[in-house]
Amino acid sequence: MRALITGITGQDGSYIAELLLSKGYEVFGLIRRSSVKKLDRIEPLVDRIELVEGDLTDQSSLDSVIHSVQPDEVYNLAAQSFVPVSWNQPVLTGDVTGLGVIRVLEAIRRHRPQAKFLQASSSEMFGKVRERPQTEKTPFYPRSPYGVAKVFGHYITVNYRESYGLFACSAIGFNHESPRRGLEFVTRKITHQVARIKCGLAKKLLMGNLDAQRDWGFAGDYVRAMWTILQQPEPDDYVLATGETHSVREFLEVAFDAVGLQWENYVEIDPKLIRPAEVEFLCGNATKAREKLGWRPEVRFDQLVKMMVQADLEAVQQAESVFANAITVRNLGSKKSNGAFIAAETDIVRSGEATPVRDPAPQPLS
Ligand code: NDP
Ligand code: GDR
Repeated sequence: MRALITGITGQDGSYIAELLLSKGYEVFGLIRRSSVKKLDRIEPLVDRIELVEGDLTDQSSLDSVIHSVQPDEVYNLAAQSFVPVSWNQPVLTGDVTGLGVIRVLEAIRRHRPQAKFLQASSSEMFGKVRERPQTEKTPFYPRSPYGVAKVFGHYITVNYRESYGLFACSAIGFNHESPRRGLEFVTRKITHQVARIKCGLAKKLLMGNLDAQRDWGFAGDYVRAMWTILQQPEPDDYVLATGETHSVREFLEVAFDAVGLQWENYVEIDPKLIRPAEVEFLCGNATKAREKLGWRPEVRFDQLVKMMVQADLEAVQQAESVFANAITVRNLGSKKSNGAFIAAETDIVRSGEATPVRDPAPQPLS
């Protein structure tokens, strides 16, 4: 079996690539051209996957990738996925996150209509929620250009299924996180800064709306469901969620508590981080996925937070010891050390931004 993953360099892309390789798939990953290759998340896999160049904004590249790869399954995970950026770059977000979906579907329709297609839809489509908890039947009310673009991507997937008989499915994912989550998203922003504070590298954490509530799960669980959706006899759409909701404030409490600190001593509110329109509450009902796919998320909220804090602590500590060794070597090597240069280097290494994170295994359910 051959799978093509768009967004393979992202959080979910890296997890699904691992999963598909473990199942014996030939894995192809779409990457866009950049002056510096950002392959950190798939570094351990690059020898076992084939990377093909293309961009969701460019129809011809998608046509030629689908034509040459001839995939059996396509996982469309690429997107401009950070909600606040969608207000600053609304047209780009609409182009990539919305129109990008129809471009992939068109390429499949023209060059490989028998391929199965999975669209990464989002709980952001529910936005200002019309009912609690949210199911596949809950009406959408998106609150950001990102959410609006995802609604387009979702309905065009349904439409290509109904218009052309494509095996096109949608996974309506609620927030899912991991040690590989981007540093800009709230969970990883918190766990990374908790680790830096614990190691004495930072003193405070600037936050936005602490009252927002999310249904947070573990990305590894969610990609398992995405694969299972494409193994069903009929194409369909599924909510993927844990059914448990927590506020950002609760996330802070558990994350700081994991290193023996009290969040109130470090957190400050920055009004610049408050969004123009907020999604206040999300809680998914994944009964359909449970009953039809046999899917259940295995990692619970507390385990997820602790897993992420632990991974960030290890990464920050490792970067610190590399830094200490580098200073020792430098001081041994030159009698006259350049203090200013070393101080600048310290900031780069100590920022931890470039630190690759190793995943600790999720703890078993208690
Ligand atoms: P990430 O932001 O981690 O990854 C996004 C990926 O999209 C990256 O590989 C990025 O490539 C790629 N990409 C961005 N623009 C383009 C483009 N123009 N052409 C080709 N590739 C592009 O997202 P996640 O892994 O967290 O999410 C995966 C998908 O699931 C996204 O569609 C997201 O919207 C959706 N989703 C995510 C949820 C979550 O909680 N994680 C929940 C619900 C939906 P590059 O590395 O070059 O930037
Ligand atoms: P979200 O994730 O917008 O739900 O989209 P994010 O982690 O960015 O925000 C979650 C909530 O936390 C509040 N918040 C902050 N958020 C960030 N990023 N930084 C802060 O400092 C901060 N303080 C409070 C936000 O206001 C928000 O309410 C994610 C993405 O992965 C989408 O691509 C995906 O579709 C949805 O999840 C489901």
